Amino acid sequence: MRVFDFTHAIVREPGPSVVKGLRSVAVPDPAYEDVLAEHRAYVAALAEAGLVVDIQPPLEDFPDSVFMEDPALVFSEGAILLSPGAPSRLGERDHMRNALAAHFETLHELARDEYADGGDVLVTPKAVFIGLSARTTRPGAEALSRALASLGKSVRIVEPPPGVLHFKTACALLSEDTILATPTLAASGLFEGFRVVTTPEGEEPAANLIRINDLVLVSGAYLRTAERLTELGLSVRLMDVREIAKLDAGLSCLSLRWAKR
Ligand code: CIR
Repeated sequence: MRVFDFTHAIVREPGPSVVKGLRSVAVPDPAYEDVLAEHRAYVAALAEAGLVVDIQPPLEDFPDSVFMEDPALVFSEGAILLSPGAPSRLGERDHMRNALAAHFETLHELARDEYADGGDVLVTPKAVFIGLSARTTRPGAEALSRALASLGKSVRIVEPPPGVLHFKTACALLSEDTILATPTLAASGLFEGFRVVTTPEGEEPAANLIRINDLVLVSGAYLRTAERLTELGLSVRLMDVREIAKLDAGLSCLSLRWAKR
């Protein structure tokens, strides 16, 4: 079983408040209908990739709750409820706890002040990388490391170069031994022992993609990246995430994925 072999996913449908989601650059609100359409296409792609998708209802009080990846981590062995580093997202925990209870018997939980976002966690066959960021603090990363150890995972806490929201804004696992990273992150040397493929110049945001089984979902805005991955023999599916991207989101953050044993 490879770490990107999945059978199940949880997503949360965006409600109208999603357009008020956090963003690092002051861009105009995305259009709700377009976000919804992009999200529905994403869910359809997960289903086509073979996943059973649990679609949770919108949470109007939490505009960023559509980004399911950040408040939890899930594995075949169990789930970990995280403590999101953005104050406006902390309340997503209670809803996430309920959503996970339907699927996982083993549920570890970080304390409320042990901040870590799932967007800072890259799962690889060698280790689970936790990137420190404005959202993931050292105490949060250490608490998460202990929770991961109890699920039998080995961990590398790393300090990525600054300038991105999350660690996985700038990298993704392409295959068991290959990582896609922005040139800046690739040059940091954090991925010793892996083959590192870089995003073409000007296509750095393409690094936030996901491999699901034999399919790689890539933003349709980055065709040179898609071409590079196709040349590597990967099956690429282009996704329209132009509106969702205005909220600093890519393809990994819209779901939690796991293989049910
Ligand atoms: C946030 O700032 O929390 C959301 N607007 C975007 C979260 C994206 N999450 C991710 O890439 N894991």
